[in-house]
Amino acid sequence: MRQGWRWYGPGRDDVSLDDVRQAGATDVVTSLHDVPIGEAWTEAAVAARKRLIEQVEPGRAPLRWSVVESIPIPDVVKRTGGAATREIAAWIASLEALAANDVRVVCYNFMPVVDWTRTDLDHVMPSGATALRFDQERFAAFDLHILAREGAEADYSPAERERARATFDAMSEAERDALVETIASALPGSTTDPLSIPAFRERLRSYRGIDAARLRRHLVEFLQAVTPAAEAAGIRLTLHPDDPPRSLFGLPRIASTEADYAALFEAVPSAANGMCFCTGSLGVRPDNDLPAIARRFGDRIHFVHLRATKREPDGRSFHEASHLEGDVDMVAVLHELVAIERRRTGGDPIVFRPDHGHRMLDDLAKTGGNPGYTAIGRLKGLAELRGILHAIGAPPQ
Ligand code: CS2
Ligand code: MN
Repeated sequence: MRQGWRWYGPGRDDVSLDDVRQAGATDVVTSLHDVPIGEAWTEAAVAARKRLIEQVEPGRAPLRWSVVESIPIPDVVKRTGGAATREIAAWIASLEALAANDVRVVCYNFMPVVDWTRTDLDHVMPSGATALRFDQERFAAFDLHILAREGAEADYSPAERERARATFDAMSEAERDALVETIASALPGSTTDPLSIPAFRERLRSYRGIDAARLRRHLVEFLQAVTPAAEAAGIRLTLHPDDPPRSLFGLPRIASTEADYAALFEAVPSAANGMCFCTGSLGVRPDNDLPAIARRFGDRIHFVHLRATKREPDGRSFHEASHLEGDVDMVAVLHELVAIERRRTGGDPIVFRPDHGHRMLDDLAKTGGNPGYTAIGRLKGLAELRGILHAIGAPPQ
């Protein structure tokens, strides 16, 4: 396995490339975050970013840009599938620009309207460090009383509606604004547009009539269109799971379970159709057996996110635990991933990154920064994961 680190690029990250080196990572995971969603990446822009990452000052350890996370998929592709020919052509042009620069693993996701979703960015842990959290009551308060989504009541039981009301009533204006910001304004790395509340409602309306079967059909059409180009370019596409892995706002989500991925691999058998194995996202569902999923889809896994979520007693809320302390059996997962890598002949090692981390130590005093992507918490997570790899006889390469 190779140790990756998500870096948001110049002006967007207070973590430096030397910080990345000091954390022990060798591989950078990034995107051209300044390019608007839907626009094709150029070879020159990719080359410039690659130089920035890989050009080493004398005496410095080399870094390699090995994974793109993500090339965003424009909303129209999710709504209309293969009919979005212009957007799909632009996506393919981005793949070609990457291949010309020898960057050959691309992560993407297919979540409609909202990408990864949390309600709290600084949930205080017993140590005083803070974690990202999804609180079902706060989410319901947003859905029912701030977004006031048409038909939302039907998704909650009377008791849940009552708790959501109480949660909403107890919140100050500032707390409500912060909740809107956290849910609707797109978290770091999001591949969906930040939305005002009216725009959010409008976006939801545009998904009327799109159920899971139809969204899956659109993803299959997209993959049928892009995988030949990916294969020709020697690129592996890796679909990130839904986060959280269930429907939000009445919208379909189709990359949440083992069965979801099995259906996609069956529909589009191309070797370029791969998976980003994100333990934190998949691990929110107790019916996702992570080592078994890794074993089953081993050949399809080309990129890995390692973090652990902890499900809370209500069965819907969760927070991001320390990397080895959540519901994910990280040692069992790493055993599987190392076995997959060893089975591959002549294949590249799999890059993993410590997906998120707690805000802790000196990072607690800092303002700004990318929630979930502070340096010290991820450094700790990476160090723990590296320890497991050493202990199981598979030190990082
Ligand atoms: C994270 C996100 O949700 C997650 O697990 O990995 O930061 C992810 O990068 C985005 O959903 C985009 O793929
Ligand atoms: Mn992830």
